[in-house]
Amino acid sequence: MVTDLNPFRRIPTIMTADEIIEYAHTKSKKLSMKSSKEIKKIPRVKIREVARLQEYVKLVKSKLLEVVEGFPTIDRLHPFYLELTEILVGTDKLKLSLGAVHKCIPPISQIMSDHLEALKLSQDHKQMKKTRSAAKGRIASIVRATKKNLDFLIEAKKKLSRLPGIIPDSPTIVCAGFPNVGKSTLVREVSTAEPEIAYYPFTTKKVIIGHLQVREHRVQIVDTPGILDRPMSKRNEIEKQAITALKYLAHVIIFILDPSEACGWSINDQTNLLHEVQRMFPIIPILIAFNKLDIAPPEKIEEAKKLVPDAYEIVATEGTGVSELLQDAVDEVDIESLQESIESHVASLTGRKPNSID
Ligand SMILES: Nc1nc2c(ncn2[C@@H]2O[C@H](COP(=O)(O)OP(=O)(O)OP(=O)(O)O)[C@@H](O)[C@H]2O)c(=O)[nH]1
Ligand SMILES: [Mg+2]
Repeated sequence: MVTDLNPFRRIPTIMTADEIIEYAHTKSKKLSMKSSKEIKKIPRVKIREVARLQEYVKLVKSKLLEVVEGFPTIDRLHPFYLELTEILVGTDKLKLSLGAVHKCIPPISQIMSDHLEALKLSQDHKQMKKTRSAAKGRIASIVRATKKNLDFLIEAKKKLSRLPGIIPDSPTIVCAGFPNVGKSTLVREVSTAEPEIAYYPFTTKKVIIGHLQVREHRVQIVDTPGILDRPMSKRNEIEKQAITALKYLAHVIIFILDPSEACGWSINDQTNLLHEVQRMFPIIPILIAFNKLDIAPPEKIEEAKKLVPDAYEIVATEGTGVSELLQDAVDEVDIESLQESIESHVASLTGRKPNSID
């Protein structure tokens, strides 16, 4: 099974500044020293204090490094993830926060070496303990000073791990259209995805991916949030995610129209959006489907047909007309040319020789 197709899900749990300090403090305090009773008190305390400080620093540094190294390299992200990172958290802010956390490490190492020096020279066991606590205090201040960055990274990880895992170049159908037209109903009906369905608009707030088999091909189908017919600059974060999915994932688009207008928008508004999508993605094949034909009055269907003469006719809730639509959608994809890159991508993820993706 290929897991973690979303690179942000591989990031280990990120601790807050206070959690890192507490974790390193508690764990380093428990360090038991097996020094023989025969060693005199002063050298024994010295060995213990040195070891505890070293352990404390090692733990703090490893937690900070884990954060920095756990994030995928932003500039090497697949454009789908890169653009969604920009939309959801801001790539510059993300890079700055990661850089700031990384920059904490050299001063922490410096504080450790300065205080180890002092510890080694000291001959007084009380002084040794004081030196160790002073070092820990200064290190804790550095970690606390980067609290905002850690909090931002925790939030970024949370948002970005909710993105779907994609297999780049796997044959991909993206469903798009106005809110409430039945996109999720169709995706749920035909694939492994289980998006929420509701009678009100903007139910789907993120991109969701499902898988299905069409003849001998395994295909990704993408459910997107509804898009309104308005200028790009006015679109919100949720609509922009749908545009990103169309831009970077779609080999073919299924554009759903609701001639019944039960969705809440006129067929005219819906076709305006269709024309915009056609203008934005002139190279991607677009199959247009009229949905909810079970409730659309005949005059509304006629009106829609005048605007879009050759649309597929479906009832997503019942699966009517759906398999022909999907088969034709897959026929639009040049599957053979994609096959090679899918196999090598899967192999790179699993470290196995290319074979099946599940
Ligand atoms: N009668 C009828 N209702 C349908 C059909 N397809 C979807 N619906 C209903 O339309 C409403 C919206 O369906 P969704 O699948 O949530 O629509 P969506 O396009 O994903 O909506 P957003 O996520 O808000 O953009 C729900 O109440 C569905 O039950 C259909 O073929 N016939
Ligand atoms: Mg939906």
